[in-house]
Amino acid sequence: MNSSRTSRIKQLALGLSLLGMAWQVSAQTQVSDAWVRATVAGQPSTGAFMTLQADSDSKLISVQSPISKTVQIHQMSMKDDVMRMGQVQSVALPAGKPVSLDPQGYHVMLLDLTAQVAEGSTVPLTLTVENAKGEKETIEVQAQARSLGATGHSNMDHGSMDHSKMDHSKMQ
Ligand SMILES: [Cu+2]
Repeated sequence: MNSSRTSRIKQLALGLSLLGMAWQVSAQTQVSDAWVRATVAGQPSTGAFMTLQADSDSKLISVQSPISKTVQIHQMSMKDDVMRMGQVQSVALPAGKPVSLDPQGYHVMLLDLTAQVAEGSTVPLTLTVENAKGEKETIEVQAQARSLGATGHSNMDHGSMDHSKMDHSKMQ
């Protein structure tokens, strides 16, 4: 009786570990250090940053957030000593390589904010990642709002930036 109970427990444990493996297979992209720049009252937009790592060659194709009516993926670049940013269609996520969205490179731009992003609050982000087979994965991320002075990006005022004047065609 004792041994049959033990084997049943072993079977259960095996079943649970298989379930665990199946769950991990579906979670192909890991997101860490997600944060959003806190805003001041009336500021229309802000940036979100994080590190992504995909199991297989993939790309980040879209981001959504309940606090923003329009979310775009932007890339910062230096051209003629001027810092510019423009929209990109996707960010490549090579297999097993951490890709950071930071104030110097790619970032997620939250436009037309519906509310002020208070420091310390949590901003939900929904990421869509597509792998080489065209399979889409949706990832829910809770990003923490940090203050303006948290990084060296503070001289880059997204809020007052007029996107209509940016030359997007040169950014690709
Ligand atoms: Cu931007």
